Amino acid sequence: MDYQSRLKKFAVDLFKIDGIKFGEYKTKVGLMTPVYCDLRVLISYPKLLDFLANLIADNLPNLKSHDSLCGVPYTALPIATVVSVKTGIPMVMRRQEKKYHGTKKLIEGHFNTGDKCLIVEDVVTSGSSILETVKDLREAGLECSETIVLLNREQGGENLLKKSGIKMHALLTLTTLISFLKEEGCVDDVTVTKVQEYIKSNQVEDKEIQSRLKLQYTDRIPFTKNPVAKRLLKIISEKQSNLCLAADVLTGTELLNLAEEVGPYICILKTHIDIIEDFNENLTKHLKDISQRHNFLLLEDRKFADIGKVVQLQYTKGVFKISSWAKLITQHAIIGPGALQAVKQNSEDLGVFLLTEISTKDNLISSSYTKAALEMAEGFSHLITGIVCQSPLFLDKPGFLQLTPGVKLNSIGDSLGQQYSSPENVILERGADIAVVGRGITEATDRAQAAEKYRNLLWEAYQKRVEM
Ligand code: 6AU
Repeated sequence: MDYQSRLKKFAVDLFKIDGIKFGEYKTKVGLMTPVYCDLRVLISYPKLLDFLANLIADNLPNLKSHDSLCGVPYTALPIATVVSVKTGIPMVMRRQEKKYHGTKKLIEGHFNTGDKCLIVEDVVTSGSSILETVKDLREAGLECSETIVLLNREQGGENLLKKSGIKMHALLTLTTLISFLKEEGCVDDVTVTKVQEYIKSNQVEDKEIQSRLKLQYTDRIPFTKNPVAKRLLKIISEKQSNLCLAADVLTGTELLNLAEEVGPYICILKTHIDIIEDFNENLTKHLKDISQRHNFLLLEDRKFADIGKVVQLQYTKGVFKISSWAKLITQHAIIGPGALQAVKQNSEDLGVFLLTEISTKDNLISSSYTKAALEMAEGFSHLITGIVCQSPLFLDKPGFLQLTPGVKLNSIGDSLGQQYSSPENVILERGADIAVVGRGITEATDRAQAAEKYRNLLWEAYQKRVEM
């Protein structure tokens, strides 16, 4: 059989095992697509997997010039394995989640610095998964300049990869695949047209790589995995408020009065419930009522930082029973994934803001800590609503919200190390999506008026940022 006929046979077999389906499907980023590829099913068909490995081996004349192969986790791992066994080219493997203990090795397998590594991938849309893998491989000293993929969805990935110095070889493009299927009577003309139109109008280049700094809040909803973050983004847009109030007052009555006064202007009310001197359970019940009436979320800024088991108890038990009223909490990253794991089972109804930087002068957080904390957040994207930080980090993750405290008009700081930025600066320079204002509002004579003023300034700054 010649190469074209073998490709056609592979395309038809793939269709028969439901590796490629036509209909209405939702993609990873929440967009609708008329064609869905799930090449994971290949592992159930070893003969087809073997057939595919031969196709790959015969596709690249310079295959043997590579020192290793690396499949992009997870779907391409078995594919790379079969190609490796067939060609005798060794494999390396990239861990998808970082090891949080022991040797912090990200790339498994034996290799030498400067080895040429060929990336194996199943389907390419934007190319971002390949780029993530390549980033780690390059950091480990491997050279990556080529990738072999089964299916190029022709939505812009090839170009993006080229920009990062990676040449893509694809066995099939979506266009060839669909024309093979049409020739074999697997799909009708209507489906072919739908897919062609879809490819034309769904080029990812601008959409998926666009920085979060440039997206409106509602446009970020499809990128979030945490249900509370979705709700929060809705509230922000509805109320046109990206203001979080730090309600650092000492009595229940003060807290409730403050919540009533500023409620209409905020998206989040942030508490330190353990500074309330006359706490009782009625307080959080009333607070919940007010938050529902004024449509804002409650964030208990407990900054959990103990071992997972204790965090679990601090979150659900004790006097405050935080889990019964706060939809949002803050956590330090220092503990590692255990503390996130401890509250994870609540992720339908809970969002965590993870601290990766702090606003105080001379704090001990280093840039490598911040980087590791962000990577950890990525591994818990269903739970993480956002990141508490001071600078524009994670620009390529519009699903996470940046919460930035230390905001006040006309102030240079306090005597205990707090440092402030103006509302404009915090949004335009520091990259905040939500700004935390405490004393700037709580110490004003008219707190509602102050909250409204901050709300307007912060909202205008965000709109300016998107349009800039
Ligand atoms: O505007 P302020 O200075 O009156 O209040 C700032 C609020 C306080 C702090 O506990 C909190 O912001 N905060 C936080 C967090 C997580 O919110 C982090 C940080 O780095 N700095 C900071 O001040 O309630």
